[in-house]
Amino acid sequence: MTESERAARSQKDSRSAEATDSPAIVPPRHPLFLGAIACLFVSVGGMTAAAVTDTGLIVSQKGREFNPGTLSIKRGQTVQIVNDDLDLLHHAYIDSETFTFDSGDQLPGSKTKIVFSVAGDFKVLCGIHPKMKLLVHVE
Ligand SMILES: [Cu+2]
Repeated sequence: MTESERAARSQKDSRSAEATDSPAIVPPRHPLFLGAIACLFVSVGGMTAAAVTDTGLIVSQKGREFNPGTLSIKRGQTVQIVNDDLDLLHHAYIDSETFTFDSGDQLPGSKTKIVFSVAGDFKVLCGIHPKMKLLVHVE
């Protein structure tokens, strides 16, 4: 074997070693790593949503009454109206010049979210029980 033959062979060997080793080891790490980051974001998002409900933006409809009956919130906040009134149907709606909302029929056990995207004072009423009233002040 001449010197140049040996050099050519060792070059070829190292190239083939590179070709077989690197694709087998390096790429599978990336999907796993990205998956771990995605899980992290999902769990952080869940914690944020729970914190919002902790601040008391849930309104009950038990006894044909919105409870609490008044709310003061910031623009963009979400109020969740829960029909926890046994087997009664409710139908929350807002009909003002600047903001309207209609829940449709609220089946017992259902939850309805209203995102107050406009500042002002709004009356949430029930289409089935005219005495039900929720006042929402949006800053
Ligand atoms: Cu009602």
